[in-house]
Order: sequence, then C-alpha cells, then structure tokens
Amino acid sequence: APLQGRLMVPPVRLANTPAGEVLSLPDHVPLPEDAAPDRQVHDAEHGTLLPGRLVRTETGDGPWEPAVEEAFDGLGATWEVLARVYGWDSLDGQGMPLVATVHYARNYANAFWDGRQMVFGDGDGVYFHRFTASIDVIAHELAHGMTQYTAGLTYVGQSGALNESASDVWGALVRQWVRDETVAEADWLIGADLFTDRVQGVALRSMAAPGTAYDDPVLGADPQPGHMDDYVVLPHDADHDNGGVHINSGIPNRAFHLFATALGGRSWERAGTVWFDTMATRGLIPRDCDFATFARVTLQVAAGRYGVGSEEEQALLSAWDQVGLRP
Ligand code: ASN
Ligand code: ZN
Repeated sequence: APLQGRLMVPPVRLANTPAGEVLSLPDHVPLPEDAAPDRQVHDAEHGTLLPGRLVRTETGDGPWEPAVEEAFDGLGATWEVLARVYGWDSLDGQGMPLVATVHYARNYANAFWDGRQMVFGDGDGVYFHRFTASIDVIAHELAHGMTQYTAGLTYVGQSGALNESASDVWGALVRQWVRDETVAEADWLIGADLFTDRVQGVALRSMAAPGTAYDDPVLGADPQPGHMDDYVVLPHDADHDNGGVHINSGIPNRAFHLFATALGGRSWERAGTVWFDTMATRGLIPRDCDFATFARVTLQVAAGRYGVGSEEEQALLSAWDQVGLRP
C-alpha cells in the first residue's frame, strides 16, 4: 500500500530518497508453497579452510550428526520466516544458496558471517557448547548476510551496532517463530543454549533487559546498555569491538522489544514488518546510519504502513523515547 497522508515525524533525508517524498512500500507477497531454500552445509573438520567438505545439501539421506542437523534446520527456519512472512527469498531476495560450515577450528567459541557464508565453532566445552545449539545464533549469523545484501550497514560505531541489533532481532524472531511464541511468552534472549553449567548467566544477550544476561567471574559482566544515557563510547577499531557494536546494540534491541511487546501478538507480524521494511527497502537508510536516523525511518515506515497516528506508530514512538531516542 502506498504511504498515505503526512508524516508525523520531520522528513528525514534518506540515502536515495529526497526529503519529504511520499514513499511507497511494496506489499509483502509470501513466496509460493513450492519455493524452497538451497542449503549447503560443510564440515571444516576442525581446520580453518572454508568452506570445507560439503556434507549436506537439499538431497541425500541422513542421519547426520547434531551440528550438521542443527545448522541445516536453523538455516531452513530462517529461510522460511523470510520467505513465508516477508516474501524474501534467501539473503539477497533472489534465492542465493545458504552456505554454512560447522566444526570450524578447535575449541572455537564463536560463530560468524565471513562476507560469503556462515561459520560455526564447536565451543570450548568449558564455557560454551557448540554454536549451532541456539537457533537464534544461526539466524543472527544468517541475518548478517541479509544486512550485507540490503541496508549494507557499515560494521563500526552506531551503524555497526544497528547491524548487530538487526541480527539479534532476526535471531529472536526466528526463535519465537519456531517455538510459536507470542511476544509475552518469549524470553528475548540471544544464545540461551550456549553456556555450560559453569557459567553464571543465562545467555549472551538479553533484548528485554540489556546488561543482565550474565555476570561471571571469568567472562565478566554483560556490558550492554539499554538507554542512550549509558551509551558506551569506544575507539572505532577491532580491539574495541569496532566501537562497541556488540555493546551498544543493546539500545536498539531494547527498543524493538518494547515496540513488539507493546503491540502484543507475534513479533514477526507488525514489529518485524517495520524492521524488515526499514532494512530491506532499497535506499531507506544509509550505510552509515546512526541510531537517530534509524529511529526516524522506522517511524516513517510505521506511519506509512499502518497510518499516521496509528497504534503501531505510537507504540514505536514510545519505545524509542524509552531508550532515549526521541525524534
Ligand atoms: N558472533 C559474532 C557476530 O556475529 C562474531 C563477530 O563478532 N563477528 O556478531
Ligand atoms: Zn553479529
């Protein structure tokens, strides 16, 4: 449906869209039932050469070992949400293969998107289980690929924290979709299945209450802020998490949580739609988008999709206000 009426927020100068222009957001047309993902799961066999040995595609008989099963199913669930809810086929919207590698290196306690594919370590076995254990972590890594092909948010400073936050949003959303949870039933945790019993903590991050996910003698305390007053200013280099991209992501994470829970129902419906449109509509946000610009564009999208003064727009305005981002 085309955007109607005036925008409640001041017109924002968009990357490719002149200020004040009436935007038109395309309807989401779910992909047909017979559309399917093209998953390719590899085994690095504890080396670091990527992608490694191809062990599973869409054809072939199992059984497969757990890491392969989890990666394959997690990629499938993420593809399903994007395709069936938003009509988006794979990372680029054009059906590109979903490539993943498991058993990366030894005792590797992380997962990442390398610009072309997803990579999952087995964890160190002391503090971390294997990184395919949390479906939201799989969706998080895959979403980095989607962000690369859509908004292209630069992985440093505020745009980097928005990139990180978008991955957490898709992670939480896919987890909730798989478990068919309402926003009230969901725990809004990222990486809830990764920690061993030894760790004093519940997950890597909490979108509902950033900064409370863990407090451990060895791992330290969860450093995430949930409000602009607590924004952590760090140098924009690799030694400082590119300016705290995994730290300050707590702020937009909490805004999404507040928005989604105020609306109720399922997160992928209205709240997810606003985030999807903001991220995936070409030219809506610049690559170096800051928090304030992101907030303004989400409000324009909400007003466009659901109407000026709508419940959705009001809930989102309140959510951004509660994290210190009043447009
Ligand atoms: N697991 C991390 C992430 O996807 C790895 C990284 O810092 N690139 O954000
Ligand atoms: Zn990430």
